[in-house]
Amino acid sequence: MMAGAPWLHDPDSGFVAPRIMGVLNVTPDSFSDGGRFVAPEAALVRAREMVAEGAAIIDVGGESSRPGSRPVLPEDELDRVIPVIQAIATEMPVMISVDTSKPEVMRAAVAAGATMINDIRALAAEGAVETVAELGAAVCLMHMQGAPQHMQRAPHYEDVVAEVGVFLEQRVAACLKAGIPHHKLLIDPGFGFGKSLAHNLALLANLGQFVAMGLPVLVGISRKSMLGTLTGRAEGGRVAAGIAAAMIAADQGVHIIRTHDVAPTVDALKVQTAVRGT
Ligand code: 7PJ
Repeated sequence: MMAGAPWLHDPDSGFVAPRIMGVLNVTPDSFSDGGRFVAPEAALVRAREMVAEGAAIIDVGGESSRPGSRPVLPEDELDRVIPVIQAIATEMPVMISVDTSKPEVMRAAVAAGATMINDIRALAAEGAVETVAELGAAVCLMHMQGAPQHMQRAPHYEDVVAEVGVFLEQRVAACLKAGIPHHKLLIDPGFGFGKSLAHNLALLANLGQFVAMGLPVLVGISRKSMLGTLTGRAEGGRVAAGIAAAMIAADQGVHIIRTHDVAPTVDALKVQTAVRGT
């Protein structure tokens, strides 16, 4: 098991190549793996593959948050993610993150071996901030406008980059106030979560502003519908577009790329790292 923080800035070189977070969906309706990884054994096969391909973090998620998706019961989420987290923690030298908004799932996941909480609701649930403070876990705070069921109906901002920045600053402040240390926090503008194509592109072009907030920045763009709109391709055909987006993000200094497509993203980042001279 590895509990370190692979996104930490390297004081010697001043640059650390972005780390890869591999997506492991354990939802029956998962849009990106067709629900193939519901059984713990199948999920483990994919986790092993992603670790071998170079993922530094595996993000285990049991709640589908695709646009229009419905809430999941805590029991179902626990049944899906806990056996998988336990097995990965026992077997693989990789950091484990749990994609959840529910305090009870956070607790069980950390007990099973997760060291990071990835919350698309930025710890908005009752008791979530206190739970993370108590658990001592790292946490990624993501921006979302609205809720998954309705978020893509009519996303609206006057200035998306500024508004997302203010939201993240407020959530960071709430976490610090509750006793979560600064070095355990990460931020994410939340591509596709209550955002039009224009909003997503504005965020992608201005990731440097989030990096300037002084916390590790995580971005997840792989296979998302913005790439479908730009290329006209279905989910499985968006790998090249996802790599391009990852490179645009990496060039602005983001720390973690969350992706379904670990191997090609690792290759692309090797080229970037070589050019940067680290
Ligand atoms: C994200 C996420 C993201 C973070 C999902 C998908 C939809 N967590 N969970 N950032 N997206 N932090 O994977 O396409 O962008 S679920």
